[in-house]
Amino acid sequence: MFFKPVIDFITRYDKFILTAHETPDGDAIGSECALARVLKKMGKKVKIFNSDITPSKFRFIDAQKDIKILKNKSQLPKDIKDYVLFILDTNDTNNIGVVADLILPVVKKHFIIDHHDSDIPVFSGNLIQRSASSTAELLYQIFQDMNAEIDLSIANALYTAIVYDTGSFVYPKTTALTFKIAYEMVSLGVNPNNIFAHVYECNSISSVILESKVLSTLKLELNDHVAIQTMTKETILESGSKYEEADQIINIPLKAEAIRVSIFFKQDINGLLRCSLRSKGDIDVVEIARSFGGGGHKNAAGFKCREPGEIIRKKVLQKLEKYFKDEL
Ligand SMILES: [Mn+2]
Repeated sequence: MFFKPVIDFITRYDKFILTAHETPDGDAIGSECALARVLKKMGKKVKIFNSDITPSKFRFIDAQKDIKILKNKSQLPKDIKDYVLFILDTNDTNNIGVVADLILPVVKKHFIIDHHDSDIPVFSGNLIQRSASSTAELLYQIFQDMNAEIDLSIANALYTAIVYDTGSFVYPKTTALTFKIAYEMVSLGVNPNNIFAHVYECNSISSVILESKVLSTLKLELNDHVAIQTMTKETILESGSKYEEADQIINIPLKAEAIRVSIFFKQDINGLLRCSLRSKGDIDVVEIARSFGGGGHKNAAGFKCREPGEIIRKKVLQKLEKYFKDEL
């Protein structure tokens, strides 16, 4: 049975900490909340610690306010050594922020459930399935195998996670299974329009201003096939918006047929620069992200910049040249 190792892990232990990647997205938050609720219903002790705040559009999933932002050790339970850790929606322990320093070294064991590209072998004892549309899709199948009851709050969390990670059922890893799960969730009472409104129509006005400022930085490269946008710390401050509200801006240039790759350099309020990459079709951006120490999927990837943005920009464009060389 494919999910046996994870089900054994759940059965064997009683105290769980859940975490997900830095700057958590809809799949990270939805997966954490869904798994936490299933574990709690089994009588397990569960805590959720993230390194970064939950974007406001996903806070409705965490109605019980279970998610805590980890700042220092004093927040951790005294018997932390009796806990095990679930790492969700990333397989890179460099990508869980402060959790990597404060929790990972002191818990009994950890287990990864993820769907990003990975070097971790299939038989590592973790569950990493690259073909899955989302971590939530894997969780749903685990819950099925465990015969766990899925209530409306779990269904809402799973559905939101899937909607977010598939771009509303259109990204390349969307399959019949994704729709089957969505069908099950809606049958349980999930309201798709309500979830859409939360995820896509509850942004702040300042986030729209941020979007306009970032869009004005748009530059086209490689025969107009590559779009580059930049967001600095100052752009965020001027707009009155928040870093995490910029997550959809990268998708805008891809509306143009000719634009095959969208690159987004975004600096957070502390000055850390990240580079996000999106592509269409066969253009493999995770290969590029991994060469800079990052990760992701073939058509959606990213990394933290360890060199100045200008140098990285040149290097990334060089790596993309092979896709357009016939035209250049
Ligand atoms: Mn995901």
